[in-house]
Amino acid sequence: MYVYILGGFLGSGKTTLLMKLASMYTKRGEKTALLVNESGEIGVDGATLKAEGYDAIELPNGCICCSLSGTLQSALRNIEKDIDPDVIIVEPTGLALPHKVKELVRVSMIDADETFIIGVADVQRFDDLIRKKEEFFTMQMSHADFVLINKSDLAKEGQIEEITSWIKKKFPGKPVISISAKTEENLDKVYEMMR
Ligand SMILES: Nc1nc2c(ncn2[C@@H]2O[C@H](COP(=O)(O)OP(=O)(O)O)[C@@H](O)[C@H]2O)c(=O)[nH]1
Ligand SMILES: [Mg+2]
Repeated sequence: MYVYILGGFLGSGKTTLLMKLASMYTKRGEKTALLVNESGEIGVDGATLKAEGYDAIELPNGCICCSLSGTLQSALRNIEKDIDPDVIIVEPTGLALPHKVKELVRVSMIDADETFIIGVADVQRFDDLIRKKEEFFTMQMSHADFVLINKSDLAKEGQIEEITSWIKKKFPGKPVISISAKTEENLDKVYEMMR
């Protein structure tokens, strides 16, 4: 069983990407469970995901890397026991630190073969986020196995190159891919990176 954690600020496109990843895994014939924690955010709720045919669990308000850490751990154990999926995709809130979620997966005693963090950055709000919350953005991305620069369909000329070099300079060696979760540009490259 593999666990993927989507790390990225509010509105960066985590839920949109989660839906695409879930559909990709389903097409591959892999059983996929989704765990969403959209405290106070607009997005897809557990009921919608279930209506689409996914095994989905929606966590109550609060952040799974802090106040809801116990809830996250028991949700993971229940998923393992009741659903026994090949893949679990976790979407914490935009304010969560993904490495804390990863640590909770590790200590929850579920039998995860490996846990990966996918960092999601937003083309449109990148400059603004760096100006206001550079340290937080850096913390969110620092433990990511790879970083996706999302919303490439909205990028101005040269913007993707600029953001890519900013991230590469900050995290040498980290793979960076620009994608559009909406138009599905480069999602094939993301699928190749995933098990
Ligand atoms: N143009 C564009 N919009 C996107 C893309 N990905 C997400 N969005 C939009 O950005 C908004 C926030 O997306 P969402 O997936 O809810 O972000 P989350 O808060 O990180 O879960 C929604 O209106 C999405 O439709 C993209 O690749 N391109
Ligand atoms: Mg969301």
